[in-house]
Amino acid sequence: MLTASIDQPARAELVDEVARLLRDAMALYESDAETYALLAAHSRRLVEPLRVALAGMVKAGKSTLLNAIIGEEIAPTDTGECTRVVTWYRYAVSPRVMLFTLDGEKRRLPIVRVDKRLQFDMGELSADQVDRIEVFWPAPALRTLTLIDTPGIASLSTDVSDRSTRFLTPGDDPSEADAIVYLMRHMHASDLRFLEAFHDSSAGGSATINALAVLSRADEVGAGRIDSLLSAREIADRYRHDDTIRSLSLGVVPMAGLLAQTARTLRQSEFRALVSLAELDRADRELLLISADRFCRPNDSIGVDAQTRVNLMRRFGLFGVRLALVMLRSGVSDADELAQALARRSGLDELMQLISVQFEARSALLRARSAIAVLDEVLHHHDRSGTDELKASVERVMANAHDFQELRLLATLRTEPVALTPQQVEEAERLLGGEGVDDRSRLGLHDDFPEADSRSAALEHLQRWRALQHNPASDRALTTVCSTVVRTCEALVAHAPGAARPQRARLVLAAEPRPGSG
Ligand SMILES: Nc1nc2c(ncn2[C@@H]2O[C@H](COP(=O)(O)OP(=O)(O)OP(=O)(O)O)[C@@H](O)[C@H]2O)c(=O)[nH]1
Ligand SMILES: [Mg+2]
Repeated sequence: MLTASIDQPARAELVDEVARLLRDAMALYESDAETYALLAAHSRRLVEPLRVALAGMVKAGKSTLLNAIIGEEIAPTDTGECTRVVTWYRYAVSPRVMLFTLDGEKRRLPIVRVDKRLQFDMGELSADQVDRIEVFWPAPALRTLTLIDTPGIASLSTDVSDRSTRFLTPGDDPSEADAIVYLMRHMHASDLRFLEAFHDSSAGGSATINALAVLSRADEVGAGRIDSLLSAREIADRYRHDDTIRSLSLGVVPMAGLLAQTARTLRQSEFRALVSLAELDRADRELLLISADRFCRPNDSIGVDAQTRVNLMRRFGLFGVRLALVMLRSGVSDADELAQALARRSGLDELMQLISVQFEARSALLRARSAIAVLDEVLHHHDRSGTDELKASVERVMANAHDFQELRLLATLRTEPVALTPQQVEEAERLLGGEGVDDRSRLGLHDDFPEADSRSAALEHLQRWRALQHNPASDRALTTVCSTVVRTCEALVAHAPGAARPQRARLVLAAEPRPGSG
């Protein structure tokens, strides 16, 4: 599938522009060490991997999902003190664990693994004294994503949940995370309150486009029945169409995180034990799978000892064991094939696809947006000679960068009523990159749609949206929406094969804003 995108040149230019503004500001604040360090950190952040935070209520399955994404069981999932600390997982060639205290002290922690998981020995420190732990780990998944595990938010306010909430929704300061994956087992009032706080935080109206909701522990929805994920998908679909959730997140994905973690770390010994169980008589097998309790009971006639079965239950859950046995009986023949099939069924592939389409593809833009928000704050709070000029440049970038306008409009379409039919809203969202920012996703073209015809498809959209823009019946809000969509369509037409000037899709900085345009 082709992934050409109108965004690449424009985005690179926008990031360069933001980097230049940060450099200018650093020169201006050279004598103010604190502000200089803040700006320097954001300059570095522009070229770092995207930061995705995993958040949600206590025991929603955050650390388990993080392990599934990394493909190693390293994040602690017990109830120890360290699950109460914000923990960063970053790529590095060799493993290292650093702890930062609230007093600004930094220490290196020994790497201790118990049953393959990392254990952080914080010594005499309690979680309340620790600002964060940073784990540097040579996992390929971390090359493009920095993951941030946050302590569970309790339904009643506690110190721990306050800290997670403060980390993710730090009031006037921009969030340290570029995007958030929010796990919830059911849609609880506290989940909505948190998502609303994140939405209203510094990330502002665009937060909708950097939050994804996960209906977690989906295998438990149907009490471990083999069709549990289907029931979970129906619930997720309902949530997805709920106006409140739609205004707070890009989508809702059902996810069996424990199964995903196990699939990504499947051991040969587990595969062999599952094969033995799959070979049992049907009656014995069905009896064994009635409940987790029955599965773990000592029973000499089974051929797989009780301790091994207890371990399988802990790693797979009842749903995972049932699913694995069905797969083995229907022809899956080796551990790799089983791992892949389980990962697909767990929802992990779908989630990673969404993270890649929705967050990674926008990652530079999200980071540029974070940086420019910081710059704006700094300039408004630390006035000095030369700030006015920079302020004007920042405002110009914010108002004119078409990428930012697309993000804002995507959020607006999900949060505010506009005079469009539901089909038009859907089409506008798709054109703006709501289902993926590559040109084919924006145009809604199937894989087998001829590349040569994509220009006529783009032209057709352009004509339709232009007509709506100039329709005397369109009010001002609608005209503003249309003008952004039209600009996107123009870029798609210009970028399509056979266009007269295919390479330069559009300029990042337009001329001065037109009166009345938003
Ligand atoms: N059945 C099932 N259990 C799960 C799933 N995900 C996590 N668990 C279990 O739920 C418990 C909590 O999982 P964690 O990943 O530690 O949850 P968390 O959200 O990080 O918890 P805190 O950090 O303490 O808030 C563990 O016992 C996991 O094995 C899942 O998808 N299915
Ligand atoms: Mg945890």
